[in-house]
Amino acid sequence: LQRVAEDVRSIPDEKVPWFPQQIKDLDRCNLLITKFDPDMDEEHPGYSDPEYRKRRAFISELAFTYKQGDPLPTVEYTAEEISTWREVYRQLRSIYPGLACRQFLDGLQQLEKECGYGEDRIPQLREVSAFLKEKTGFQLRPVAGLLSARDFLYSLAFRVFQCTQYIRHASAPMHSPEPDCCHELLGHIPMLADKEFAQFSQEIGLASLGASDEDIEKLSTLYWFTVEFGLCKQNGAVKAYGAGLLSSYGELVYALSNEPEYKPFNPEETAVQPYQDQTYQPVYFVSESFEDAKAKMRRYSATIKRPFTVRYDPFTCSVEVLDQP
Ligand code: NLE
Ligand code: FE2
Repeated sequence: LQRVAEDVRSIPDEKVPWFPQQIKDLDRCNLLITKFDPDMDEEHPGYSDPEYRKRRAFISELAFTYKQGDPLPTVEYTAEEISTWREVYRQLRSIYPGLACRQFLDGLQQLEKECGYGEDRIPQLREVSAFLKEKTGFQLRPVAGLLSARDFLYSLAFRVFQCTQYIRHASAPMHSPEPDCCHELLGHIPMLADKEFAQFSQEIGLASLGASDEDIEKLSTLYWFTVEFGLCKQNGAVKAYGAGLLSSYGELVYALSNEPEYKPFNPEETAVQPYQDQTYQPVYFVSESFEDAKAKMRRYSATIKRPFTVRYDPFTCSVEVLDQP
């Protein structure tokens, strides 16, 4: 993973890890983490279901052969897959109004009105990507599973969101330790339709470019406790904005009950909080407001030391590397 940036001139420090400078370089950002693989992990609910494993392999292949700029693959979902989606959608939809933050509810409403969201069909990445592009400039890219933190964060620098396309096993609709299309489409996409949140996501991505392993670890921990499992206060009540919560009925209810521990969000402290990804989180970080989380993250990102600065050029979808003045 520690590739030397041979094609990045003007960087004095030879140990800077390779990073993408053009959007097509994201074709090289595809290092998968094999944790939770239904073929390898006995705990996976699909482990003893050969049909499910075959389906996963088929959908993975679509992601493996994808190249930047290709039309996004469409998947014809089976009746069983749609029924899993229906159950997830119905259950979550009924509790969102009281538990999800305003930005999420706004985004979801637009998706229902303009992008065919509903319980009867699983939206296709292609149509969702076109929708997002118009709202915030984000676009989707298919991925076969859990991506390494570095590659995942790198893609955010280009407003590209890497999305899984398979669905969780029918036996466990209310929580999944790995991402799936319910997690992406219900958890992440409504938030990515918000201009400010899109900007915030890209900033995390830009901060990760060429960062040390240690800084990537901190950034991905922060990402975990904000974008995935963040809570914020809104009109005096605690609401969820993290995608890992908004795609799991079980954990959304749990996170907003009085069982888990809450800590105030503070990047320096949050960045070093150990976390696990097998089951519900024991601790959540609550920010004073959605805006507060963004401002604090921004300030934190600015403290990451690199021997260069980066600037994103939206006209060419590329990253300019500048020497530190
Ligand atoms: N726990 C989430 C869900 O059930 O949708 C997925 C989290 C992926 C990081
Ligand atoms: Fe996620």
